[in-house]
Amino acid sequence: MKYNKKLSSIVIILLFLNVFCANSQQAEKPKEKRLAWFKDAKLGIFIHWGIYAVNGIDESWSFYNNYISYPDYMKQLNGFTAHNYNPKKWAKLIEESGAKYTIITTKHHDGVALWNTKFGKLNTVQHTPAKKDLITPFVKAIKKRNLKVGLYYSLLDWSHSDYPNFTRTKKRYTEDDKKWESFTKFNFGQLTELTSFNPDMYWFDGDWEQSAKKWKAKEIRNLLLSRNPNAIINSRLQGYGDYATPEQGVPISKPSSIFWELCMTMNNSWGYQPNDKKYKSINQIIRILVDCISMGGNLLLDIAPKPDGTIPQEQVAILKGLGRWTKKHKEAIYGTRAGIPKEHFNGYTALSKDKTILYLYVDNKPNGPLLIKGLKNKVNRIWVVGNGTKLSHKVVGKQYWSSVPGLLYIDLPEKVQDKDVTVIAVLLRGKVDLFREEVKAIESN
Ligand code: JFZ
Repeated sequence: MKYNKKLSSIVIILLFLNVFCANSQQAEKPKEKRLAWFKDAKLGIFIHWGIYAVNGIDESWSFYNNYISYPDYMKQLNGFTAHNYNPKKWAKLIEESGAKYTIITTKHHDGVALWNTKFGKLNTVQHTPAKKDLITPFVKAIKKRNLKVGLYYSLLDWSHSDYPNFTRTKKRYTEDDKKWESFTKFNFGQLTELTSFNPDMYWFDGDWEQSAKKWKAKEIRNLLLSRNPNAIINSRLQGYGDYATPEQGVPISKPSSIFWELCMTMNNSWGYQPNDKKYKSINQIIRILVDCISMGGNLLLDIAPKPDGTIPQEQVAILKGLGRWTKKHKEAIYGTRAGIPKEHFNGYTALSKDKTILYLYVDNKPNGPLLIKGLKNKVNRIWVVGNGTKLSHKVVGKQYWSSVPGLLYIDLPEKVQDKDVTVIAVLLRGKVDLFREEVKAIESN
């Protein structure tokens, strides 16, 4: 009896401690830990799939900007069949491209949800001939391939009767606390549903129309992280995101944020627009990827499936072309860090995580040996990535009395060059060490 009493008081103390600890653990996991895989991933595939693919017009914006009337825009619901939707095939293609993650539009600004939401009636299950939840099988197929999966969600919903904005020229209301309260409940309802897919990341959009306070951005963040403490969130949550998302424009200089991702279309449209033939070439896209890698960021490249769920031929070709290059050069892509300043090498560079391998990306035909300037390290070995050929090098112009390193020349024979971007690995003795001082006159002689 006495023993039992003792035991129960221990249990009570333990329970108390447990609650206490759980409370104090509410602080978030550090960003560096949550975003570690993201920092290493380098390539993701964005998917804009929605009813706008039926007419091949701008996603949501076409009615917002009055290029088409709202009823006519919504008629596209009838053409969204998903008849040839094959998420396993999508997942295979995404993996083949070399991407480590993918983000799909679960709901764009037009309010059409691609899953079986209980909040609101506008979804592909009830209103389109697809008659299906399209998100569940996608998430499953992606997770099966051990890729990370992200859900795009538009905070604003121009179709919702309680949302203030409808089109550029028509507002439903300006201030109405009751309606706004009801819209917020709807958003939280849908977001809670999305947490059941247990995605690795959330990609918000449309935050610009309201303030953090109105969206309850902090509460949204808390909700998502309470369901999955490892989840990561893009920047479009009015200051409550984890990483930066420059859009379309490739940054000129290295972004200040350690974690960033450039989202970009293959042609000039996010959604399927057969009229838009302005595709970037495979070569251009590889060079843009290298540009992002050299600045320590990721490229999130968009594909735009047709209403029946097939991926347009031009886009498949780009994914496969990228895949050829990423497969061959994987050691110089995943897990790398930003490279060295441009003064040292006339081109893109990156470093291995431990900073002992310098990768040079050669996107042109050199007219003589490659040159690295101001490298203090001795070089242990140089080889062509994905090919293995050992390259010879020569240090020229080193003066014994000067601390300025000599000019390091590397011969790059034509026959080892890649048709898109050749990658050279320079294995250094120790961590990269660069001469960055101003060159003085003779130090001693
Ligand atoms: C948004 C959407 O409106 C667009 O339809 C597409 O889904 C894209 C990925 O995201 O467009 C934006 C969002 C943010 C900026 C520009 C366009 N921005 O920050 O410059």
